[in-house]
Amino acid sequence: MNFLRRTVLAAAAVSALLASTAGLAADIKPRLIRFGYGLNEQSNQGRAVKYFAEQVEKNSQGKMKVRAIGAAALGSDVQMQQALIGGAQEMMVGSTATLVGITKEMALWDTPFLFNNTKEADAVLDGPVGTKVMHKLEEKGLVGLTYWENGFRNLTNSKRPVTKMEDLDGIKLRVMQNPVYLDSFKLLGANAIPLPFSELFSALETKTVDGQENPYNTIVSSKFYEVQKYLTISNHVYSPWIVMVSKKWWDGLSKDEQKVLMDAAKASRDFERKDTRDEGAKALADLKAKGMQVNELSPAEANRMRDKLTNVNASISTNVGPDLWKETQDALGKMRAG
Ligand code: TF8
Repeated sequence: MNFLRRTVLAAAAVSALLASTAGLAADIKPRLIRFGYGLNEQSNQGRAVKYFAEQVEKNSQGKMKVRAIGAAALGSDVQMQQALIGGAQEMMVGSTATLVGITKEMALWDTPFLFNNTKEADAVLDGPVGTKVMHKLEEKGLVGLTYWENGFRNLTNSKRPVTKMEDLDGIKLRVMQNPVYLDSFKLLGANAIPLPFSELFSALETKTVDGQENPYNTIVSSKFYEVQKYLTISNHVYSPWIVMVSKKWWDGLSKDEQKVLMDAAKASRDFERKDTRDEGAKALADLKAKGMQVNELSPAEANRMRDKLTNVNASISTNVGPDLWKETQDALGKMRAG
């Protein structure tokens, strides 16, 4: 074999090799993902979005980049949902409660006292019921990737300690833009006022509203302790966050690109839940140290509230459909039995 022939053969071998690896190589193009969220960068939400962004970059060899935009700089949850549907924004994370106007089945997660603990929440959200509810979004132009934990919600206000239902009388309480929350707190006697989260701090500061309800983590990260004196441990509802993608944009991605996002979403879910729970375990002590006056509801008072709130269950069941309602109750029943 002369030199030339050897060179030609070697070149042919190299190009054959390149062709075969190109076939195996992932179909990933440079992509910029604008990912909006409502809390600030220092919150559990901010940390988890950052983690998600790192995973996406890593899994795509740096081709897919996530631009994380927090503090509702791209708008409130409701505004971002519309931007995703229209294709003007690629991704967001926000409360499931603000999605009920788009996908009525999301109201399932607004059921007061639905879950007794995070183990039940994880099992139902990650199981068949949670998946079914999430897939409903697709009919409306959204793709849900995973649920993150916002958490069990607790009441704060600047007026007085709330130790019984009657203490809520006349308290102007900000609620999420969601009919179940509105009805629930009206039933309990509060003057419930729906407001986007992005307007909440200043509404509390100017006393446009007296109180609000959110998990400990958010009361810490959004510095509500600066404008709220009283905290009632009510754990009245478990609130999920949901990570979503614009369906318009998602449908234009390759299978490999979709997998990069899906894998990162799953990893971020595990990261976020652990981080949120670790922070939550310390948050109550933090809030006391910041000067909040904390009280628990006595079991008798908690039961009175619980009884009152069962009135909203019938309307939730109608809205989400009796089959889904029953499937949820059965799943919980099974878990509680064994
Ligand atoms: C609320 C929610 C918020 C979320 C967040 C902005 O009270 O709990 O934490 O919607 O994504 O609005």
